[in-house]
Amino acid sequence: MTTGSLGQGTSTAVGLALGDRLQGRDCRTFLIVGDGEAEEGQVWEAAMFTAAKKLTNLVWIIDWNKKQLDGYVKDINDPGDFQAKFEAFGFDAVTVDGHDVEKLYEALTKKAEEKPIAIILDSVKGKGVTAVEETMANHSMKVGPEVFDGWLAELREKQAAMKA
Ligand SMILES: Cc1ncc(C[n+]2csc(CCOP(=O)(O)OP(=O)(O)O)c2C)c(N)n1
Repeated sequence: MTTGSLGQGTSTAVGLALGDRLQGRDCRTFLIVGDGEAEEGQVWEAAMFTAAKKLTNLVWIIDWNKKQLDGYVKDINDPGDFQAKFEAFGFDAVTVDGHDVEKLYEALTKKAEEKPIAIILDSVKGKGVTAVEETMANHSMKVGPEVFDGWLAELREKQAAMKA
């Protein structure tokens, strides 16, 4: 599911994971949280619960792209060091290059032992489209068809290079 109100998805994911455990279902829930979203108190309540109940069937993924809607996360309400914070909460936390598919696969397929896993993605907002990467206010950008076609062409070129 996607959520509109920042932070709500964390509580839902915790509920799904707890429900699976109570029902004896052998599956995992993956939760993606924005770094700006992590400015919401609800996120830390859910993190505390995940660690306290050792919900090892719930994988937290933090998109650490350093930007939120209208500025840099550190300027708005700096969450500090995500890895240290999640470790302090009782997670087995790791920071990976959010654009390195192999490293991501490795982190996502790691089996949680004692502690739940938190994966912090060191990422770039708008990755792959140079003009978007280089624009400070890139949460949403209005573009015409010509610009859009240029962006799509850049992405396709990069995708083809990845496959080669
Ligand atoms: C409770 C709540 N407050 C404010 C907003 C408005 N809002 C939408 S997206 C956003 C920024 C989210 O930043 P981040 O989680 O870093 O996501 P990213 O910008 O990387 O997509 C804000 C403040 C919202 N959707 N919900």
